Amino acid sequence: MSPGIQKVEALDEGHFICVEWEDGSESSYPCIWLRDNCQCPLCFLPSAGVRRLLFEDLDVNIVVKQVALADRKKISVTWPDEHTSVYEAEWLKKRCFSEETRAVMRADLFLPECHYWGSDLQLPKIPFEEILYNDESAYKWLCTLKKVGIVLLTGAATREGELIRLGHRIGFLRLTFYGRTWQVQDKADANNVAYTTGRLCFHTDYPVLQHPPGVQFLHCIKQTAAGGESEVVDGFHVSNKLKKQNPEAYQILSSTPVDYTDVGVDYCDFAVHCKQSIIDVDSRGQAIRINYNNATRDTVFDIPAEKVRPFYAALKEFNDLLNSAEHKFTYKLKPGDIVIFDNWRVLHGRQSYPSCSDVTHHLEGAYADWDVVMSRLRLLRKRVLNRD
Ligand code: OGA
Ligand code: NM2
Ligand code: ZN
Ligand code: ZN
Repeated sequence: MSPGIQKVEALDEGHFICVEWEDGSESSYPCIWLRDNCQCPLCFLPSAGVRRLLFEDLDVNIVVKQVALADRKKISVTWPDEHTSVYEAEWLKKRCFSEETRAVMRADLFLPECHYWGSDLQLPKIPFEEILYNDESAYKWLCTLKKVGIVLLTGAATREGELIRLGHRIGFLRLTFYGRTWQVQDKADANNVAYTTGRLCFHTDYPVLQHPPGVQFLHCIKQTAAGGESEVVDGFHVSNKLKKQNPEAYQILSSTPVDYTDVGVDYCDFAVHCKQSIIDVDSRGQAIRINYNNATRDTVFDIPAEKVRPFYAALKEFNDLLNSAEHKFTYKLKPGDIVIFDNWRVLHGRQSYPSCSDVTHHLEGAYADWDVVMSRLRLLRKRVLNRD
């Protein structure tokens, strides 16, 4: 059901084209943008859905020579060099530059809706088999992951390899120095604190990578009777709280480059170093990624000495907020559970457990990038909702 066009005219000495829709509303399009987005086979490669036109061949001062309403469903524009472009009404409508239309398109593409939570979290649960074989369930799974930041899948087999299947369901997993998947268990000469029986305080995984993994999977294969409980906290919710409670601390955590280090051997040998702010923010100061792992925070700290104590004070305040009973949610993974969470948003931890000569706590872990997960979400949505 595409909208019809009543009238079309050039405005502002040919720099804009104004479209009047059948409902009387209007949309105004800059001619430079229209010429740049000509959909003809010379300017556009439909098989790839991308622009063929070279920027060098675009006149940024271009004006329209002539514009006509072909029927109520498309407009045709002639440019000074006699090149002609045709734009469909529906195509134009979606790309209207109004604040409202742009907000709708933004929401549609990026699903920015975020449900904050604290200790009251109702951990969303879906049977593992369902999301493997049912597109609607898989779509619901990924939407919930995006919105809430955490989902529990239940009933997976209690052997390695289930995350590989999940990886295929999405597209592919993210290979890191710890492998395509990795085994969280107590290991001799552990190359990571996760591979001990110790308590892991709230952290995000892998802030030592320049682009930390967006999504984390933990599949419980074996669980210890005593200890080993999991903890999670909504890092975006707590960041908002910190910003209100202590703007100065928030400012320090979002602007101080913290050195991270990870050196060792696993999938192959590695010597990784990176600088990250504990809280990454967007242009409006809203948290978009937490980069915090106390274990891999480097002993090297490349900031002036007088800034060190204020930084620790700020981090202490953030860490205290993360750990407050109001914010954290505690649960215990059972064999066959797979927890999936937003590693840019949700911080996770683990209580310690008794060391033992046998393996008592065994999780298989994996990562995926948000690009891959969001791509699958959009494709599933198209299929489930039967849209273009
Ligand atoms: C990890 C981790 C949690 C657990 O491996 O990074 O957080 O319960 N593990 O072992
Ligand atoms: N493991 C669990 O930042 C980190 O070191 C995260 C990664 C070892 C793959 C832990
Ligand atoms: Zn063209
Ligand atoms: Zn972890």
